[in-house]
Amino acid sequence: LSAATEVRCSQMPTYACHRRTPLNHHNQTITNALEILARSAFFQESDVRYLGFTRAASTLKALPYKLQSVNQAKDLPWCGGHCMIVIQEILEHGMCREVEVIKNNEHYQTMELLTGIYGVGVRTAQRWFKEGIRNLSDLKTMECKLTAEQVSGLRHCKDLQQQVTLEEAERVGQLVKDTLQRFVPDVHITMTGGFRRGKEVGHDVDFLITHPNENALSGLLEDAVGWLETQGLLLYHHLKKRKPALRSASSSMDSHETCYAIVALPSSSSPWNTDIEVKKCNSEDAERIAHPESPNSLNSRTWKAVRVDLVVTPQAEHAYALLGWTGSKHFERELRRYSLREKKLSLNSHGLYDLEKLSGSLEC
Ligand code: DCP
Ligand code: MG
Repeated sequence: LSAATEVRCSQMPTYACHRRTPLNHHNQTITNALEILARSAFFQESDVRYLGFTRAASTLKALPYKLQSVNQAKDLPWCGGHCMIVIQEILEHGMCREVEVIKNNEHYQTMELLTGIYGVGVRTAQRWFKEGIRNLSDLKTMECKLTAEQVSGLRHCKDLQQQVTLEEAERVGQLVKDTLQRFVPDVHITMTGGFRRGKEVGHDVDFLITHPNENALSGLLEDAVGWLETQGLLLYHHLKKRKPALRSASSSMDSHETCYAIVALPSSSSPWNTDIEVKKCNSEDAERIAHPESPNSLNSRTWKAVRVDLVVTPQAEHAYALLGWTGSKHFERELRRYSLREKKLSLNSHGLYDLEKLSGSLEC
């Protein structure tokens, strides 16, 4: 490792949005360990520790070489105290004891399992853990009050826990395109999220939908949902209306019209896939898809449940939404932090707002 490289790395930018963070990097063992510590902190709702470990992992992902000694990390941003101990232990022993203990910890394992169910957040999982729930059978027998989202999440958890491959994401993209174009032939659809960043797998498939004429977008998600339902391809959906009141400079909340869905993605060899525009599934097929737990379906699964997010944006906000929905979550968080702290600009997925001008106009 040349001295010049080390000097360059010791001047690594502190904001993640100023660094190149490749998917495949040189310090995977260490970043995996730091991310487990981050998740454990997240499960304990400790934001500060979660951010600390996430930032250290993010810095190491940007490092253009494999760390050989803990000294090489000492000047890197966010790699202080606790993280240095983890790095040192891994460099010396190939593993970190604290991380191994966490991986075997009942609370951590249960939280991983429960928050892995669609619709279950940390708070709910914590509550269930305190009530004694440790596995999915407990959840089914303990008669917890589940939301419609959680019922679907639980029903399809085997599929949803499997990662979505790029090939599957592309087929979801074709299905979304075929569906939306039935109603607006020149609609613009962009796949966002992890797949837009070049990932080969993801936990869901995210899309942004726009059109130069805002009127063309009105009612489009309802139409799409209706059509997918008649085809038996929609296992769950929740439509969130656009909330203009939330669309303010101070809010990092996304208030675009959104459909959170679970679709039944026909397998690549299924007849639906070959020509979805003309092929209508018969009622028996539709029944099998709509009620996957029914006995009819047990032997002949021709589909996979896949989480899909459809986000509709007016064209004027599309660029900001594209930036906000491409991720990663940490990159977005850092971009917003940089905008606010260094530029006095508030960024969200609706726009970029000059806070000084805004406060001036409010005073007038
Ligand atoms: N996003 C964000 N803040 C959140 C949630 C999402 O900034 N709290 C943005 C960044 C994400 C993008 O939306 O990259 C899509 O969200 P996902 O949860 O689908 O994340 P990814 O697509 O990046 O990951 P995966 O591949 O697991 O789906
Ligand atoms: Mg995603």
